[in-house]
Amino acid sequence: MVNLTIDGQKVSVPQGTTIMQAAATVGIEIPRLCYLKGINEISACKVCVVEIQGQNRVVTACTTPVQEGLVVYTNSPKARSIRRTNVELILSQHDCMCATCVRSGNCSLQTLANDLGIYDIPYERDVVDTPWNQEFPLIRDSKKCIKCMRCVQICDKVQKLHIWDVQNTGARTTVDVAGNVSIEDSDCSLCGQCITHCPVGALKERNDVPKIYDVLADPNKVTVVQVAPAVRTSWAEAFNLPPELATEGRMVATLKKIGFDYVFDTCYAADVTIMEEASELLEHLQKPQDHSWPMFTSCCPGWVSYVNKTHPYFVPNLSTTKSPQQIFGALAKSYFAQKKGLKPKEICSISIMPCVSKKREAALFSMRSSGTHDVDIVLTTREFIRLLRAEHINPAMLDEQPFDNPLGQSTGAGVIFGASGGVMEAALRTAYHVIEGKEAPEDAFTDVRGTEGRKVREFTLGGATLRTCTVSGLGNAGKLLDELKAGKVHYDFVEVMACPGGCVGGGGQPIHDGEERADVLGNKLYTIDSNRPLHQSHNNPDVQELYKDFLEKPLSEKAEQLLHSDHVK
Ligand code: HC1
Ligand code: SF4
Repeated sequence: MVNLTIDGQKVSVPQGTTIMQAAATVGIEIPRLCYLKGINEISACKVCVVEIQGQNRVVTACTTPVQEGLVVYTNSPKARSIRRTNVELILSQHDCMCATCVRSGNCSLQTLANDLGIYDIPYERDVVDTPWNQEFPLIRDSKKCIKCMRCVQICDKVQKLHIWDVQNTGARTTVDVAGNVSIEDSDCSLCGQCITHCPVGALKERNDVPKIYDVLADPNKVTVVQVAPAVRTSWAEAFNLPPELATEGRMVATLKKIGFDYVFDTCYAADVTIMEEASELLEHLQKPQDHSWPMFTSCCPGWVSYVNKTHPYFVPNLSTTKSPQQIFGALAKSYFAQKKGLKPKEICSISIMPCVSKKREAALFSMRSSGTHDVDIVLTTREFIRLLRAEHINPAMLDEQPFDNPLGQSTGAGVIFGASGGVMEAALRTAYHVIEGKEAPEDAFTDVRGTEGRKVREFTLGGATLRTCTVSGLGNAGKLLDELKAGKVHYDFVEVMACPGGCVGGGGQPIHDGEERADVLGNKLYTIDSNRPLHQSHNNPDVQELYKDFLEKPLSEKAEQLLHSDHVK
């Protein structure tokens, strides 16, 4: 162990520990901007400078290891003054229009400048402004970029896509798309992890909230909204609602208050996805020679885009079942429209997702099985929260309301889709029922849960072994695909979600700088599953009615036309 003193406190930590980590063990939080544990420890911002007694210099706490006998001051006049200068220099290259910034109130630079009492920037302003396609679902604002390198590193080290790189030199240095290609032509999967790991407002989703106002004001449109599984875990944080008020029912009430005509649940569509996907899996198992192995889930558009762009020879392995978002859209504009005597074009189908990639998925040409876009507008969880704020809605004051029918009732299987392993577990619950003719025990497949990057398991179904693999994060997915291609590993059914931990950790979720929350939020979904009366998609009475009255059976001609895609591009 190494013994040192930090701000007068004795600290004893293992060799190799940084001063920043050592300080944290005694509750001293050293200010930082660029630091991301294990991902970005490069002292790019130089905000974490600390003074070492007896040395005529400061060091960066995030990269300097402890030494025996060091006496460290994290907030001495010298450390404070140099930190302040460094922040002022960053601000001199930053567009400080906080009032019109999407991250205002949740910006680490703004907080730091305020904490340091910086009300004036004593340096010449020099802000880099590079053009960007404002129609693209992901927006980069170079004027806000502080060159902290977090987006570059999260994309390189975790997603392993290498979309971003440093461009130019000196004062003109900025971050832009690597390799001189446009973002549209890059391999960007739109997972949005660069957005949720940006400490400022340099990255954000396209703002689609104005489209909502337009459609709400249109008397000729019936608005039908669906809410993704993961959104219910996080929408209420912004309003500091305690768990007993942060309910699905109150979330529905806020959407009704905004003025949407029908509030439905993506989890219902997730139950339908399972009916189709589990049937597909069983068909593959019955005729193994007719199919590419393993079978991949396809509900994450970040993953589907990744396969298309980087490993196209694996596209035939994707389940042809569409994602719940798109299944919902297709059913809203066919089954529901028919029930209500509406034409598809009279319906505006809106989805609220923890995801940026869903904006692109909804716009794909292949996602128009109703003859028009099946999903018209996609908002992220963050946009939903901004919409609630703009409407001055105080959710705590609203009474709970149920989801509407017939696309609103879901089982716990549909709910757990939002956590890594959830789609796998939901599919196995139904596959077990079909093969074994009875319900699986409650804990039969819980082993696939958790945020581990790759989970390999084996289950016995009908006397045969099913080899499953559950992956989250595109870096892990790429490694898996390479191993599958080289014949190093063999699985039957593989779930992949682009975002680490699944959609609960999605790129459209509320941002908590420096925190990874997929574990905590995933557990919220498993609690909702436990509290639901039904846990298997095939037991959803509304889904049973959908098949009886409209689709006939899973993989029927109608189901194929509305609910399946070859997922090419
Ligand atoms: Fe997801 Fe899915 S779980 S992809 O993460 O299959 O976005 O939550 O809505 O479509 O159901 C996202 C979440 C979501 C779909 C479902
Ligand atoms: Fe979107 Fe979920 Fe896929 Fe992330 S894991 S890209 S949030 S669908």
